Amino acid sequence: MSPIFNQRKEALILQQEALLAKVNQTAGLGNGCYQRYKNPVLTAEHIPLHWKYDFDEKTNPFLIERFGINAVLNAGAIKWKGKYIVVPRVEGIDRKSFFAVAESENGIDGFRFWDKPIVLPETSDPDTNVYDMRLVEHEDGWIYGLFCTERRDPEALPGDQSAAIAQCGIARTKDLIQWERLPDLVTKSAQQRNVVLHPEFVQGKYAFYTRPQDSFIEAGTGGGIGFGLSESICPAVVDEEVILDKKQYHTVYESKNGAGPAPIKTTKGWLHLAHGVRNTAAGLRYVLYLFMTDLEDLTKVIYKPAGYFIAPEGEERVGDVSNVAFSNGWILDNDGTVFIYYASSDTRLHVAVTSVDQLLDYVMNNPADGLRSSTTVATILNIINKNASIGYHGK
Ligand code: M1P
Repeated sequence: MSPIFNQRKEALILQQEALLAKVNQTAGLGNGCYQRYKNPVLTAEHIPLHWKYDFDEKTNPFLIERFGINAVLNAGAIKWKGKYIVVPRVEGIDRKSFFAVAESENGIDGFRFWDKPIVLPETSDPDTNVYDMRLVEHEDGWIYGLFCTERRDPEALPGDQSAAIAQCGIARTKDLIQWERLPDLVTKSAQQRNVVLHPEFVQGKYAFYTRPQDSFIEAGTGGGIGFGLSESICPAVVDEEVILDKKQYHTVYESKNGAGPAPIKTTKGWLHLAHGVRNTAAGLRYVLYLFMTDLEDLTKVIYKPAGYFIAPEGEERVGDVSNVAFSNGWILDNDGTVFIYYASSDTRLHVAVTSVDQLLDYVMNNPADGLRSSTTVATILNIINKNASIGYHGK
């Protein structure tokens, strides 16, 4: 082995081990509802070196990176066999995304990828790109991964190499290694993204949260977070989508919104984490918000605080697609702790830690959006007056 090859190999290994061994620390006081952590839990630098480098000096004498990874983002999440498991969208430098499993002992640091990426079977209509898997342990005994499958629009003219069709791909597994691919979800909508499987049967059927959309980027005339039932999972066919949470003028979800991870069941209702998008002069801004639906009527929103719950902050605001916070995975522990995995700016994955009690307090007691400036002032005056009633005037 040449000294240069050897030195570079050792340096690469040392550098990555130092990154993987980094202990995460809490960041700032936060807003009392969740605790952010300083370091991202996964980045492109966490990708195993043997996925990127040919370590045979004969065929790679300069130890050149043979295949680069651009980003590690939007992750499905699940607690499985005592480990905190995330399945992020791993994006190569060629723009293609794929899935890979990473695990940690404590959910906040020490995430390491398993030996190989997931080999996802295809349907008869091959996927061009797959991303944003929602992992769900369904009561039928399978672990499902619902994800976006993207293919070029067959109607697109030759000069248009951007037009795409997004649909919901479905795969299931028992061990997160061998995956069975099922037919894509069929709905009446032209396109679908951000589809989530509800973890329980509803009226004996599979239940889906959907996001109907007219075109690839724009949710269009419809949009909103939909809900529908399917007799079977293979194939899954939703004939009727009811919109349970629509986009709305002058809110953080006025352009579009979409379900995040599968909702968490609580004694008070189903807790949902979703993303909302609005347009600005600087482009689209993605933030996360929370709402709760009724335990019996899953289409009835019973609580929805105003505005965002998590927005990209500091360095999180910059990346491949800046000003984006996105989440499709959270983990509820037996003690009520909740680990929220969110990606920033389509580049890296973070964790924020909270609890069911904190989330319930937030969602049930934080004021709803009054939809006008004057109601916002009224909300703040209420807080000021409440404080005055106990003799606290801010000093
Ligand atoms: O680039 C921001 C996000 O855009 C899409 O989300 P939506 O379907 O709501 O527009 C997704 O492609 C997501 O992966 C991405 O993070």
